[in-house]
Order: sequence, then C-alpha cells, then structure tokens
Amino acid sequence: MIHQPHAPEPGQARTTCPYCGVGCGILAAADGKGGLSVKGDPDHPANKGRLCSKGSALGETVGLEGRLLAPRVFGQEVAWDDALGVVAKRFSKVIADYGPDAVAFYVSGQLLTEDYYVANKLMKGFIGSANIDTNSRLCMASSVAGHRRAFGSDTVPGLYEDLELADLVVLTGSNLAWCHPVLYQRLASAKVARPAMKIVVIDPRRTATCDIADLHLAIAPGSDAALFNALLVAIADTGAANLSYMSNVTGYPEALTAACASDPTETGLPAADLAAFLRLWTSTEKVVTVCSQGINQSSSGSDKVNAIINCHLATGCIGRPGMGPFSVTGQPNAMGGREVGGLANMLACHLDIENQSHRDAVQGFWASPAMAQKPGLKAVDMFRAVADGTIKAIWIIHTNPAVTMPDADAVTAAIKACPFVVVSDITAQTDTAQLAHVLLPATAWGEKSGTVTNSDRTISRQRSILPRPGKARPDWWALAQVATRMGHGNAFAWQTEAEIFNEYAALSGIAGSLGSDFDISNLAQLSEADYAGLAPFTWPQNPRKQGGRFFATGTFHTPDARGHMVPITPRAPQALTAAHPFRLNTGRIRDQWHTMTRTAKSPRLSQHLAEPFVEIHPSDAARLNIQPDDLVELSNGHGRNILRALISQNAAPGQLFAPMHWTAETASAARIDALVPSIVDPISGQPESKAAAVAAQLYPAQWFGFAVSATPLQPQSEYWARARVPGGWRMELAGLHTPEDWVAYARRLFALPGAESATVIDAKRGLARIAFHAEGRLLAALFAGPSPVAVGRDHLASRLNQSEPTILAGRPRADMPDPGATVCACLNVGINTIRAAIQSGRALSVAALGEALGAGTSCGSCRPELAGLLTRFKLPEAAE
Ligand SMILES: Nc1nc2c(c(=O)[nH]1)N[C@H]1C(S)=C(S)[C@@H](COP(=O)(O)OP(=O)(O)OC[C@H]3O[C@@H](n4cnc5c(=O)[nH]c(N)nc54)[C@H](O)[C@@H]3O)O[C@H]1N2
Ligand SMILES: Nc1nc2c(c(=O)[nH]1)N[C@H]1C(S)=C(S)[C@@H](COP(=O)(O)OP(=O)(O)OC[C@H]3O[C@@H](n4cnc5c(=O)[nH]c(N)nc54)[C@H](O)[C@@H]3O)O[C@H]1N2
Ligand code: SF4
Ligand SMILES: [Mo]
Repeated sequence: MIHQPHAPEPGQARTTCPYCGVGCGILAAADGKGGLSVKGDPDHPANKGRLCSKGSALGETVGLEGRLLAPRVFGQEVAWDDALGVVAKRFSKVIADYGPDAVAFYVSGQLLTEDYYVANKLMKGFIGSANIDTNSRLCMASSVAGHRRAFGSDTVPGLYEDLELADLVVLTGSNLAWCHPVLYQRLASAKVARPAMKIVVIDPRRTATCDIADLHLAIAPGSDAALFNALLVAIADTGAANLSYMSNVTGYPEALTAACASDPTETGLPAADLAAFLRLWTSTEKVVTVCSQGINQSSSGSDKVNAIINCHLATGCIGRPGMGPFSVTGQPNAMGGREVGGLANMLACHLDIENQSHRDAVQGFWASPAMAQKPGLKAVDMFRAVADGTIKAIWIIHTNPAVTMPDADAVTAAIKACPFVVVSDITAQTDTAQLAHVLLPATAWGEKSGTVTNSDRTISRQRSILPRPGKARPDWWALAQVATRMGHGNAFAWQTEAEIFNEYAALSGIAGSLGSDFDISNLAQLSEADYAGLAPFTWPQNPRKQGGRFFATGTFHTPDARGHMVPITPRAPQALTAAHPFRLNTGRIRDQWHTMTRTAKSPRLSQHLAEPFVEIHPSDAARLNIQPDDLVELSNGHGRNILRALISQNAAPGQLFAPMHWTAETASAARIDALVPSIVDPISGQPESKAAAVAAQLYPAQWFGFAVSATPLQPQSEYWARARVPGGWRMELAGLHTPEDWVAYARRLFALPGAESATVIDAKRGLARIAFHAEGRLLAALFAGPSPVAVGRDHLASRLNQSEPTILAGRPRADMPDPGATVCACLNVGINTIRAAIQSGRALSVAALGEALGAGTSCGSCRPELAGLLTRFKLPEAAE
C-alpha cells in the first residue's frame, strides 16, 4: 500500500488542484468562514510545493455565492428522490420506446475517476449503448488515437522529470507558461540550473512560453505534420535513425517515403530556422517533444501526433530518462477519463470496445445485462443526433457544451430542442444549465472525494475538506441512484468512493490479464483507511510493473508487439476565402479556467485580462482602420463575436487569436465557439478549434463606456463584458446609438432608480461621468464617451464602497497612485507599479522586481510577463 509520507498538520488536508492536468498537490485548511487557505504540498511529486495563480486562488472560489444547492425539475426546487425519479423514468421510457441509442451522456475530463467509472458502467454495461462521450473529445481524442495507432494502447510513455532531464525540450502547440504553469516552472528552473538545455517553441503566435525558448518557430497554422515529416527525413539523412530499436518497429520505409513526398515549405518557416531545428533535434539524444492543443485540436490532429511519435520511434528516443513524445493532458482528470473508458470508442481500463473478448470480459465482470456492442457517437455527432431528434434524452455532467462545443450556436439550439435535458453542475448560471429540464446539484472541489490522474500517469486523491452544502451530492451518487431506479440496484450499490475505486482496480487486473497496460490491481483491496491515506502513485501498479516509463525496450501493446510508424501526408486546415480571410486561433489565458464558472469568482484572477479580446497584428489592424482598444466584429456563416482589439506583434499577419473563456453570462457576444465550424479529424473525431476562417471588421460603436458597481449590473447595450472586482463588478460597454439621457441610462444599468447621483455631462462632446452614492459611499460609477474610455479601471474599482468625493476625476489622486492592471495576481502588483520600478532603475531584472515589489515571488506564473515588461519599459542606454 502506498501511504502518505507524513500526515498533514491538524485541520489541514492533502488534496489535488481541480484545474489543469499538471495535477498539483495542495494542502488545504478550512478557514472557518466557508473559505479555504491553500498552499502547495511539498510532498506531491508533481509540484513539490509549487502552485500557480489559479491554484493559489482556490480559496477565493469555494464560497457558496451562485451555487446550485437543490435539485430543480422544470424550474421548481424538488427533493432528490423526485428529481432522480423523473430522470430514471424519462430515460427508461425513451429506451423502451426508441432503444438505448436514443439516450446519451456527455461528460467531462474534470469528473473524478469514481464518477467517470460509474457513468461509463451505466451507459455501456446497463443501458447498453456506448453513447457516452466527453469533452475530452475536444481535448485529447487525437492524442488517444495517435498513441493507439503507434503503441497499440493509449499510453503516455514518459514522466514529468523527463522535461528536466532532457537536453532539448520541444513544445509544440503548447502554451505551457499559461496552461501548465507549474510544469513550465519546473522546466524553467531546470534550464536555469543547466543553461545548455535547449528549448524550442513551435506555435504560430508568440506566447509567454516563448520567453524561455532558444528558438521560436512561428509555423503556418496546421503545418506541424509537414515539419515533423521534414524531421523524419533529416533523421534518416543524418544517420540519427536507431536501426536496432527499429527492429521492433514497423512502417519506417512507408513513413519515410511519405515524409520525403511532403513539402517542408508548407511550414512557412525561414530556411535557416528550419535547418537549426532539424540540426538541434537530430544531434540530441535526450529530446522530449511536448504537445498539446495546437496539435490535437486539428482536422489532422491524429496525423500530427503520429508524425511526432514517428520521429521518436525512429531514433528510439522514447521511454528512457529525458526522452520521448509527451502529450500533456489539459483537465485534472483527462487521463483518468481515458483510463476508465469515458470516450464513446473505448471500453474501460484501456480495453477495446470493438474487441469481442474485451467486451465479454467486461460484461462478465460487471454481470451486465445489456453490453454495448459498438462504439457510440462522438461529441460532434452526438449533438448532431440531438439536433436531428435521434437522441431524445441527454445527461450533461460537469461540462458546458453550449459554450465550448464547435458551432456553439447550433449546439445550443440542439440542446434547447431536445425533449429531455439533465444537467449536473455546481451552479445554475451556465449557458448549458439554463437549458436543462432537470438540474442536479453537484458537490464541488473541496467538498467531494475521489481520485484523478495527471499528465504523467500519477493518480492522486482529491479529498473533501468542506461540508456538503445544501442538498449537493457527488456526481457518482446521482448516477448510481438513477441506475438503481432504472432497475440496476445490485450493480450500483456502493456506499463510498473507496468501494468504487476497488471495483475499478479489480477490473483493471482483468484488463491486465488481457494485455492492457492499465493495470492497477495491486490496489484492488484497499480498506477505507487505505483509500483515505492513499499517497500519489504512478500507474501501472501490478505484480509485473510498478510505475516507471514505457517502451524503452521496444515492446508494445499492438497485436505484433511492435511499435507502428504511420505514413503521414500533411493536410492543411479549411481554406480561407475572400469573404473569410482571417485564420482564427483560439485558446486560453493565464488566470481563467474554461467557461470561468469558478475562476471568475476571484477578483484577483479576473484582473489579469478582464475582457474578451482578439489579438491582431498591427498591419491587419491598420488595414481595417482598427485603433488600439477599438472593438472588432468577427463573423462567418456560423456566428458572430464582438471583441476588444489587442493589437500585437505576437499575432502573425492574417491570423487572429481569441480566448475561449467568455460566455453569454459574462459578455454580450464573445462565445468564440460560435465561430468555430464543426470540422473534425476523421480518425479521432476531434474538432478543429484553432483554425476557423472568419471575416474581421471594425465594430462601429458610437459610444464606449466603463462602469463599476457594488451590485450586479443589468446590461443595456449592444456590447458589454463583465468581471468581478473586490466588492462588486466592472463592466465594459459600447453601443451603436448614444443614449439621449445618460442619467436615466445609468439608473437602468445599475438598477438604482432612486440613488443620489453626481454627474459631469458634456453633451457636445458626448462625454458622461455619473456616480451614485449612498450615505457618502460610492455605489456605482459610469464613464462614457465617443471613443474607448481611458480611465484607471483598477483604481476606480478600488473606490467602490469607499467615501469618494472626487471619483469623477477618473484619475487617482497623487497620494493614491493607480497600480494599473494586475500582472502578479498573487501579490496584487499592477503594471504601473512595475513600470515605475523599472523606469526608476530600482529593478532591472525579474529577480530585482521580486525583491522590490514581491512580484513573481509566489506562484511565478507572471515571470514571463515581468520579463516582457522589463524589455518594454527599460530605458534605452542613451537616455540613461
Ligand atoms: N490558464 C488555463 N490553463 C489551462 C486551461 C484553462 O482553461 N486555463 N485549460 C486546461 C486544458 S483543458 C487544456 S486542454 C490545456 C491546453 O493547453 P494548451 O494546449 O497549451 O493551450 P491552448 O491555448 O489551447 O493552445 C496552445 C497553443 O496552440 C497554438 N496553436 C494553434 N494552432 C497551432 C498549430 O497549428 N500548430 C501549433 N504548433 N500550435 C498551434 C496556439 O497559438 C496556442 O498558443 O490547458 C489546461 N490549462
Ligand atoms: N474554441 C475552442 N473551444 C474549445 C477549446 C479551445 O481551445 N478552443 N478547448 C476545448 C477543451 S480542450 C476543453 S477541455 C473544453 C472545456 O470545456 P467545458 O468542459 O465545457 O468547460 P468548463 O467551464 O470547464 O465546464 C465545466 C462545467 O462543470 C461545472 N462544474 C464544476 N465543478 C463541478 C462538479 O464537481 N460537478 C459537476 N457536475 N459540475 C461541475 C462548472 O460549473 C462548468 O459549468 O473546451 C473545449 N472547447
Ligand atoms: S499548475 Fe496551477 S492549475 Fe495546474 S494543477 Fe498546478 S496549481 Fe492547479
Ligand atoms: Mo482540455
């Protein structure tokens, strides 16, 4: 048994971060006021005490504001028993009338393994359909397909420490600095300790990750396969191929022929950069190639993955310290979901749904009455089947598809039209939850208990620290209760998460005997106490193998036990057209998590980038007559967005980048997936989320505004975007028609019909400044004008609820300098403070900024930005 090395202090619990796939260990303690204090667990192998900005702010996001605390059926709060009865009855009726394929579950890589196992067992073993798919289809499906083609199993061969041990780390389609910040910090520290280590970033745009790169290859969108094909040719040409390793690999001649036929100029890279990359890679043995969504979310995602793996198979640089392809998972349990078989085309424990003996083994173990016989519908097809009425009942758990699925307006319409929609969430305020007939309240992180698997196959416990609020219950419990009411009580009778885990671990032993790599049967007999004290461990864990890497010896899980190279012919993404000439790339920002239902509760996290934006190259902005801070309208046949222009050299000409985080809850028109067509990779079914063709133009706003308010605002304009600030909300506004009566407008905006107001209105210039007070304290303020409003936003927000007679000046008083937009979220250090420290010469390095201001000294997520600000604000030598 794997026990924790030493117990946490009294009142403190060990748990795991609910955000990214790094899977950091956390020490959390209830603060007695409903919140939590958190710090990194020094004993967790993933983070060794570190946390990023999102992890450190977890304590601010566990409050009960906005939580769904009771089941609702058709908008009415009901008892659990009633809600569960309705769900079981409706699902059973649809199955009886139309067959098992008329129902579906759409679940999430953020579910705990125990939840996931139960959902998969119910759908595939007892309902008898494989119509369970997961948001991992939008995330990891291409990696799963690529690994299975190459290795015969969905096995990530390496470990995190390989990034530290490598002499060359290639990051392709990964903004590690913002999306896997602690892993990035481990890599950055390793490079500081060993400067000879080289880092190459392959990404069409310049990201924060590029700050530690020796080489940034801004490749043409979608051209990774052409690049790695060029690498395979270079491996052959330079004699870097490892022929003895390849005696256990098939497909090399075919892969090489295909690679020779592909055109490296498709990458658009300068010949010298391309040559430098090929030289570096072919002359280094310890190479790790990290890939993420720039690879997976592509209409050729599976081929890109195999183009990368081909190179590692050809050199045998795989499964040994400091070597290997490394697909990093995004969600906290994306890997666990792959293990339990959460995808419609998998079974459980890496068994194959299309293999009769695998199906029989699982059916025997589950004693299941109705085993699914074929793969189910993948996410995009699943929502198409909802749209065309083939699927008549769907249960959506722990995901927000109305925002995050491609063609999101069509998906929203499909869910709206579906006869029966169940949503399990922690809040009713999501775009998807608003469409539910039945809403089931789930316990959230901090309240629930189970296991997750991170990117390097380390399984760790999430533990409950806070009490279950209201009637919230764990997702597995709701699933098991519905299963029971559908007549399957015996197979779903667990009382605890430990019982589910034991069953799952036992099944993995059977899978292991059928040749599966995922075998953790050493853990199939845990007592409740063992499970409670379970320390992080890396799978597999069985009598034959405990933890470690895979494939160093060249034995694989394919039928012939050999590694398979796949011949790759690169395919470009959807063509741009004259009407839709821009390539729209989408992804993440540092301090928000997906649709922001949790991170947006933290004012600290909301300050980094408080508004949806589109990154656009200066030459494109100039051509479209877009000035800094103007609004831009993006459109295509699928949908439309209005976003703030962020004019930046980071974007390549002709390419745009916009974040995926904003929803109908947080902005008027910024659900970026409304613009993403549902084009998928033919093998994995994963959508191409990063290469939509769009038109861009200046949004012809007649007026712009900025507002802060202690109470929620009531949007009144064509454009708005809101975010939390300490003590209230902030909102950006713009409209096509300037209000005639600004005071009346502001009263509606703030829902303050009678409050005392102070106004400065210059009707001729179209300027309005309006503040509302109660008992001398600032309740709300609106600044508006015909051009984007230049007012100190953080300063204004900081005056809410304060006695503030001079607020309409819009500028801070001399004794209260405006710190500016937050750069360091942990220590709350603003850009103006940093600029002043740099320009005064007080701090001329990241370390000096840390000493002078504390910036970057806690989680370190902002260090790449501090480095950027140093370059931007350092005075030129001559001026000194
Ligand atoms: N802060 C934060 N962190 C997160 C998340 C979050 O919401 N917020 N979500 C988590 C999840 S679920 C995931 S899946 C991960 C995702 O982590 P990442 O994959 O690192 O994040 P993305 O921003 O989606 O995309 C990565 C990069 O791919 C680039 N890219 C686009 N097209 C191409 C291409 O054709 N080739 C190459 N080589 N690159 C391309 C984009 O410019 C972008 O910088 O992040 C996880 N971590
Ligand atoms: N354009 C574009 N689209 C993308 C991407 C992209 O890069 N670009 N990335 C894709 C990727 S990689 C991913 S992973 C997806 C993510 O997309 P989603 O999974 O749809 O986004 P989340 O906001 O994480 O949704 C999680 C939901 O679960 C709820 N929740 C939180 N805790 C619990 C709980 O304990 N139980 C239950 N039942 N619910 C809970 C939250 O309130 C929230 O509503 O988006 C995909 N979509
Ligand atoms: S890197 Fe940050 S978001 Fe990811 S697991 Fe660690 S603390 Fe959580
Ligand atoms: Mo993801």
